[in-house]
Amino acid sequence: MARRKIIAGNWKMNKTPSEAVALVNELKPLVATEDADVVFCVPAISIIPAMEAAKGSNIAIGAENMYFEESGAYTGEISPAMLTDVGVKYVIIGHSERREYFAETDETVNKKVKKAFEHGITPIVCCGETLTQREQGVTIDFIRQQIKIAFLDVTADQAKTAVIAYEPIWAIGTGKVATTEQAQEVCAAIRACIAEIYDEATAEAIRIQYGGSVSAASAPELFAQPDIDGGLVGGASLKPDFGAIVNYNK
Ligand code: G2H
Repeated sequence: MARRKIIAGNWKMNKTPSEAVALVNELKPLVATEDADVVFCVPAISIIPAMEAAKGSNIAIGAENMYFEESGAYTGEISPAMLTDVGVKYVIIGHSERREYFAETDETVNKKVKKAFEHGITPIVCCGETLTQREQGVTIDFIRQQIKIAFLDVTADQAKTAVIAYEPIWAIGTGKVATTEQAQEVCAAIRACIAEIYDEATAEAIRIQYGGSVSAASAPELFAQPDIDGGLVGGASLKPDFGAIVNYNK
């Protein structure tokens, strides 16, 4: 079974709500495709206006984060029900920037992943090694550990619908893209890890993205790899280049 590609933009903390509307309108015709799922993960305050702007297009609007509790005294957080209430279907979980600046851990990532599934939201589960870990040769062991904890108590049926984003931290926003071989090697190892945790059918179904300085130039070769099912794109998702990335095969 061929997996459908999924290409997601991660806007991070960029664009005001009115700028978000303008950007969705600008990119809408450029990202039109029937060949891949296209998601724009935008700041929480822009989710609703971005959805309005994306209406009638192939763009799904996703969130960049959510909390793992249902409701309560968690000042500043966004609950899963708040996201589903406005129709959000995807949420990025455990991006390395959240791990670095907002103290997210493998354990909180696991709580969020389970909570997303409980609410029918597809998590885009991020993992990735530091430059030091790569240089020490522990990349695969580290990523396997991240994946095993992220998917603790997640069922095979849930995991089949998940998206994993492999983002080497040293390649994020640096202009340094992992080589195609490096990206494919880790994505294949992630798939093998999923097969170990669950079974071959789950590993075949789960979609694995590469993220880290993806550009219109690097996307075609990256996305042609057998275990890379699309990308999580930061900087380039804020520009018309994103249209070329989504339509990498044309
Ligand atoms: C990695 C990526 C998007 P960029 O964080 O998640 O960002 O493409 O800017 O490296």
